[in-house]
Amino acid sequence: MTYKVAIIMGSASDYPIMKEAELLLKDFGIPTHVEVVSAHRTPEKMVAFAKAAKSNGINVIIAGAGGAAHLPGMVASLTSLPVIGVPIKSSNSIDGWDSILSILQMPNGIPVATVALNAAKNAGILAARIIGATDPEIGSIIDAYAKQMEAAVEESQERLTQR
Ligand code: RP5
Repeated sequence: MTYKVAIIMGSASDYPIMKEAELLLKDFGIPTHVEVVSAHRTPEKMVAFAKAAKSNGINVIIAGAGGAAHLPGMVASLTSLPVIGVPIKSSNSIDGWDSILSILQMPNGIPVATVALNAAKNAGILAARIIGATDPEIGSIIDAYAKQMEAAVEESQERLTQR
């Protein structure tokens, strides 16, 4: 089977956050592949995964990790695919800044698109936008999603007005 978006994470304990990306992409009809890949505990698996990702049909990689969060940056250094990093406030995070800065502060040449703390849903939307830039079907799903959000804001405004 060919997957479009890989969702990887440093530990299964990250999954309650990372599943938001999986659910969003499922809603958009984009196939996902979900796997635990740890930069520190399974470094050789990480290298093999990142090097094979493109030839395995993956278009975008979403990588979540907490604490000393090296997974997104290391994976980005091993593939030319776009990598979206999700900083996670995990059991070994001080306050989440450790994960944010570990993922955000990449050196020039190896970018990681970093979303907000625990914002796996936004990572899913960004992955869909990357695919939607060249896939008109996905592009129109994203347009419809934006319209739905707009309508929801209008409805909430009406409820406020009628209070
Ligand atoms: C990181 O350490 C993982 O991404 C996770 O956020 C954190 C804690 O992992 P566990 O000790 O819960 O397995 O590498």
